[in-house]
Amino acid sequence: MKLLTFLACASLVQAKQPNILFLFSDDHALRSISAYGGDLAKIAPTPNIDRLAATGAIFENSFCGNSICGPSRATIMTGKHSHKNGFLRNTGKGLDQSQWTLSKALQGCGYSTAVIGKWHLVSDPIGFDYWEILPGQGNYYNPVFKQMDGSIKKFNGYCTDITTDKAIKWLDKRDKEKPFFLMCQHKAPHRTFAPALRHLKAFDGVTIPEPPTLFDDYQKRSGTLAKNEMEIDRHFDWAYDAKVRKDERNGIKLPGPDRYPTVEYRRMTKPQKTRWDAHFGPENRAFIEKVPTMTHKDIVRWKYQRYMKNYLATVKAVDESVGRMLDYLDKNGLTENTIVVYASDQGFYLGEHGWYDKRWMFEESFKMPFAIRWPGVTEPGSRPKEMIQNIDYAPTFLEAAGVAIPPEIQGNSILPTLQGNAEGWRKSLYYSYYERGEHNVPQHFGVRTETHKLFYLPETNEWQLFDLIKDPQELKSVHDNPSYSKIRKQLTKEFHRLREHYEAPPMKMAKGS
Ligand code: SGN
Ligand code: CA
Repeated sequence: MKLLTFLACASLVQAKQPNILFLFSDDHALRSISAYGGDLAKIAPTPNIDRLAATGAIFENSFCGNSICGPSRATIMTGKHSHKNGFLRNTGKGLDQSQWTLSKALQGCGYSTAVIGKWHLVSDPIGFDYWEILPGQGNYYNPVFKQMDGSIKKFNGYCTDITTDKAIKWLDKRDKEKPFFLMCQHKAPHRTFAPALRHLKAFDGVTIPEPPTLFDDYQKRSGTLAKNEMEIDRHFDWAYDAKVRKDERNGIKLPGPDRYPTVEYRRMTKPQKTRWDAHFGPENRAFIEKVPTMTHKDIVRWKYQRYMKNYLATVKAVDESVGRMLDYLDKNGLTENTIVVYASDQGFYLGEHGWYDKRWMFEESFKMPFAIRWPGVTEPGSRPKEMIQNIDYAPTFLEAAGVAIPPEIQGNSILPTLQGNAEGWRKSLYYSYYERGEHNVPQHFGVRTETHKLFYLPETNEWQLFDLIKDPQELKSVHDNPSYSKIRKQLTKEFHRLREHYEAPPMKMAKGS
């Protein structure tokens, strides 16, 4: 093993290895990043992520391989799809870190390494000189962090800010003789979408535009879609998600689920609760008074507004964190020798198809935001169109560090796509989703090209085919449409070719583990 590390490091090609600052969040939909344009760009700008994009590159077609937290993170750490790194579902035993990992490789080749914030790979981080992580999903308010000695410590304040403070503190104290690899990973904007107190009022008086599919009827696609459990209408919890506590309802019955307590509220200090109530209290009272006169659809619309304002407010703190980190680099003369990435573990539904959550291979959750500034490499303000995937991050960082890319890595360094030299770049992506989980999304396996998407649902033995050009919202499967028979054959063939290429086991194996 030592010999292998030595050989990998011996191939160093750069005199000076760049620092790598990996800024990461959880469930950040592209639609809520203004650099991607879209209908929220003016209402909810993200000036700091935009600043990174303007001084670097932002990818229009960046995807995950398995749209769920732990699996996406395991892929980033290993450069391999889920079936190869063994982390198929959040509910598994944890990342087997005896395999090759990015952190071990960079640490072994001279980097000072740290991960701070959400980790979610069950087993404690290996290959990091320093780590301080949220246990499991973590909390927004007064969160606890697991320390390297195994102890759990509570910190007062807002998780996004605390994570950033810790990241900056580590940068200040790091071994400055070495290049650094720092993963600064936020819980936000993940459920339960609890904003910082200073952002509670950020969207007062604003009406968030509704996606055209907020009331999707799920026709013309697999019947499994209608069985989902991630609808704003039928599943978004009143107290837990929508922040209307039972004691605020004046005896009025609300349509929809009410299963969980107000977890974040319970964690707050008294002064925090006072500010929270000062914001939500009057709004909730006005809503409760109106409920008897509202139609069911109006109530769903109200929930959508509540969801989105809180989600976008949590994004504001993430964006501020990105700004603080970029400022730190500027002030400390690190900008010119630091690669900065902003990404999130997958996309998210912001009301599209009536949903919150992710998991499906549809564009909103299959896509991952990805912005990168690589001094001397990225063309400021560029928007590469190549289809990249999270299997590509590890080899990209290895190439930047001048470290040999081990053959087991399934992704490719994205360097050619940044240099306008992407001839021969992949024209199709492989996708797998194994976890049925909380929101009742069935396993599915698919392929996406620049124009079409095909996926297979083993449980119901169904195929779905979408024409991404004519039907960008993916509202109609054309799998059985005779005019698509040629495309269908091509994609089916490509699907099997990719499965062979990535050495995917039979789809039936997906049960268990
Ligand atoms: C939690 C959430 C789910 C979410 C999963 C996976 N429930 O279980 O809504 O789909 O995480 O998210 S919560 O009540 O705990 O918020 S992931 O990002 O970790 O994959
Ligand atoms: Ca996630």
